[in-house]
Amino acid sequence: MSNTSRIKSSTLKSKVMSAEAAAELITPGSTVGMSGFTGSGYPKEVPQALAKRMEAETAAGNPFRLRVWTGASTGPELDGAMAKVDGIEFRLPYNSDPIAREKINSGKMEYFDMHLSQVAPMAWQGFLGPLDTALVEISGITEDGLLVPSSSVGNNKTWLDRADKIILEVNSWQNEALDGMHDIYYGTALPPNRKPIPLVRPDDRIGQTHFRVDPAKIVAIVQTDTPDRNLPFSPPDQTSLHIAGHLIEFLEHEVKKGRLPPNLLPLQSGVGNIANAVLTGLNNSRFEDMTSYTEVIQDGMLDMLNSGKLRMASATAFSLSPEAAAMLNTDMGKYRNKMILRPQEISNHPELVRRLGCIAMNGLIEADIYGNVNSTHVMGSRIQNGIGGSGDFARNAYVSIFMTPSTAKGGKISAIVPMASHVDHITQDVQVLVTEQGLADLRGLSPKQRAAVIIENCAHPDYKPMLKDYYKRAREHSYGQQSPCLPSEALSWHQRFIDTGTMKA
Ligand code: 0RQ
Repeated sequence: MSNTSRIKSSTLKSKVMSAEAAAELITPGSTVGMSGFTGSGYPKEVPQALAKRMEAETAAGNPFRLRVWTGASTGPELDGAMAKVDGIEFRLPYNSDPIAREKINSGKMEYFDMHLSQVAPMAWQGFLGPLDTALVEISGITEDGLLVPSSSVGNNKTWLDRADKIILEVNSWQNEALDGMHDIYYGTALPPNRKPIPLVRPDDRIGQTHFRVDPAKIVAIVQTDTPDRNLPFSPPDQTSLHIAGHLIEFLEHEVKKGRLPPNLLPLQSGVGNIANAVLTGLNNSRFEDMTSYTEVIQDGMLDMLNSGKLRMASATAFSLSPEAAAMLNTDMGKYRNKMILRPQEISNHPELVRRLGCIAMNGLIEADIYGNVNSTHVMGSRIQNGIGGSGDFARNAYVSIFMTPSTAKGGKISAIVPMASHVDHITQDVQVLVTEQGLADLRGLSPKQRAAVIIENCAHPDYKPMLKDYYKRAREHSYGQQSPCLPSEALSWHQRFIDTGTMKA
């Protein structure tokens, strides 16, 4: 691409080069902080050029691998391309790319799965080591050299500030009307100099619309017009519609009881088809004038903004189906005043989630009868994606809700188990559990009371008798009676699935 109209700063135009030339500036073994969050705003050209270089150099006997930090998941041109050639030695903080997942689970890639709000502070604290290069997608450069962010903000502010050198990808596929949508807060500091973050409503703007950058650190600018690539959502099925129904009934009940205001509290919604179905349910509900303070804006939220049910949405990124992304990109101007994209240390900040009183709604892999939730590891050892922002929100929410179909793998395995094979969210952080079977309100309940209501309300009928039988025997034979359990039998539920591919008796 030779049209440099997105680069308004004349001095920076001289830094434009090819992706291949930019990739040559990255040193093997170094650490690169890349943009990208749930399939939006990730660099698309330089990672592919790097993958080619990695393949060639490794074949020539000079293994070339990098340590890669991002915002969250990216796209096939980044994680997929580089993982395929074994070019990622270490990765943080969240991944959903299938090739990278295989490399992690086969032991070929180190993966540090961490709370998304903690990435930037940990980078500043120095715990993660030095950052050699920032590789960041932006949508333009102003005359005075400020950077117009792209469709995700993620950790870009931190990468640009901390890296020794910077490579930018200016993506002209991103709509110019994105300019003005972002709110980049530069007021964070390390203890003992931390101050309260001055955000009291999801609509508050507390920062500036552009990234500032030291121009002397910019070593390359690459131009692209490649679209963000996201997966389509499947239309809501009966299971997700039932989950949404139970959840909305619960929220209506809370409003009636006076525990929630009529327009609810700021919504946080996780990723995936169930979360999207819940948003569709909320769009068809009686609630009006809702707001969201969340991590990603997905299709369901866009529909809610279109219908006017949602007044505004605050997040750090878009996570849209290809159709919704194209639609948003065409009509960006229409949404500019209804959306705010912030750094992920602000979108997910525990102080802000607690202050705003978010309603957190996240998915899970399995929950045990006491309400411990596993969001990340299948059979306790195989990573699916990562904890993402679910921990940031769950612990600090006004109401922390987890939702799941009651069975997985076509009914072969129960999502409600005697003992979670891995725990991301402890019982204290899990207040409401919902499956298509029903909802368990766990607030104020002791472990044994929780077990009774979870088995009764959430378990699938095929598994309920087994769970009841197990629990009865746990009550009889457990070492203690606070959270009765028979550990070896409880974990054999998972083993049985591995051995036979089925958990049914
Ligand atoms: O695997 O595709 O190989 O069949 O796990 O499960 O049913 O597609 O569900 O897309 O809603 O994802 C928890 C992973 C749910 C997600 C999780 C298998 C199942 C399938 C995915 P296959 P589904 P979803 C803010 C919030 C953590 C991050 C988070 C997640 C695959 O919600 O990553 O919350 N959460 N972020 O078959 C064996 C079970 C299983 C199972 C599911 N019990 N046993 N396999 N699977 N349950 C957003 C961000 O942080 C960015």
